[in-house]
Amino acid sequence: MEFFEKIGKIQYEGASSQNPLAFHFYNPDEVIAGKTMREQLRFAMSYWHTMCAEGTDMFGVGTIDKSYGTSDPMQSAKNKAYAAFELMDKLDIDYFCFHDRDVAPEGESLAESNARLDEITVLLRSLMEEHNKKLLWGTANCFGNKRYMHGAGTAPNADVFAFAAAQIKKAIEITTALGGEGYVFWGGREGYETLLNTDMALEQENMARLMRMTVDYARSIGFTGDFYIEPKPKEPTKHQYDFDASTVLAFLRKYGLDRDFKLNIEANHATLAGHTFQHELRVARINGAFGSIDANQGDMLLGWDTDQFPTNVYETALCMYEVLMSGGFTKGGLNFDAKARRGSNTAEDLFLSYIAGMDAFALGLRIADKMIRDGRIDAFVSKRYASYQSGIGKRIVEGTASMQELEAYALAMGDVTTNTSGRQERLESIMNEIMFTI
Ligand code: XLS
Ligand code: CA
Ligand code: CA
Repeated sequence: MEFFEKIGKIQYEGASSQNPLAFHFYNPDEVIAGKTMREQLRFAMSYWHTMCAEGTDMFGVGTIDKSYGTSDPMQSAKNKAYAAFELMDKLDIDYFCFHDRDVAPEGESLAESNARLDEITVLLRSLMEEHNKKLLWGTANCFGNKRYMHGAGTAPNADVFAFAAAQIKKAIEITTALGGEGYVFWGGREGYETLLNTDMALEQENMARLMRMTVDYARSIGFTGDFYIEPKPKEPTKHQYDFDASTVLAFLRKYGLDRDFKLNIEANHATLAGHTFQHELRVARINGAFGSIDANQGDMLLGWDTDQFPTNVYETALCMYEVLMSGGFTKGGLNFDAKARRGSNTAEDLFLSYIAGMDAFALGLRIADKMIRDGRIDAFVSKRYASYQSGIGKRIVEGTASMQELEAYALAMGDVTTNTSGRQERLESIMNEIMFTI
């Protein structure tokens, strides 16, 4: 059965093509910065938005049909899987990401939910082999069901903690069975609404306990992928514990989890935290914690997580600059945690959205490579800090300068006589020259 029968395989046709159902900048086999674009970008399809989300919002019902021709929940899950692989084939996407509940509907009991997951896992495994697709990461949806209304790993009720642990155990088992290259913890309701009813210390300690148990169990059953935490400052809870990259790093270090976890940085979560996407990626990179990316964008005029398909090339260029400077992806990739607007409700819109996002990242990769080869921005930064390469600066960096020595140095200097321009405007115009050389 074909689900997107009006759409064929999307081909690269170049920037001059006006065919909307073609790539204009993403040429999978073209080599950029030493690897093919396919290898550099490692695109992934998000199962939840792409295969499940029907365009509901706080004010309205779904606008997009995601029933896959049946009202039977398990048959719909199977059809959804066939449709997912057809879509990945047509878009030339090699990876996918899922929550347990995206692929198989929750049953009446945990045992029934697990049995359903087992059945779908067998199907996914055979489809992965047949279509040559891989699992970038798996995760457990420990936020949607009402049992998680006060959190999962941070719930005040130990029964909820136990249920979440059981659900995560199963999710890591199926992720391992499908050869997943990663496993994500996103703290969906791991936060609080008011401190008047919250034991913040115990909640965070319990979250760390759950993560430690998960890592130990996963390694014991042969999971070799990376673990990620995905920061987000708010929504659904008022204050999420995994607020931003820096907060997550402090948490990981406090509980001795920093060697086990990297970060999955989402663009929209960065801006919700009051940071740029590049800021969050830079924090991850300089701390050796860069792992994977949820590729989307928010709307600067809206205060919530809009999960739009990324089309802002300035942002994708600075993102890919950070990725290349990190040495590229290892087990991570670019997961489109993005959905077409509810007004863009046709199957064609889904393809057009992915093409827009993939082309935006392809352009970002091309520009980032050009920035590095151009070298002016990196050279400016090196020169800006050159005073730390010799004399007193070198002694500061090496840790050999004492306070007394620095005082003597400052007294002899009298005052700072050289403090050169930061040249922000010039650097921004270099970015424009690199991006828009026509
Ligand atoms: C929600 C998150 C979520 C995670 C996976 O805001 O982005 O989708 O990526 O649970
Ligand atoms: Ca995400
Ligand atoms: Ca999001």
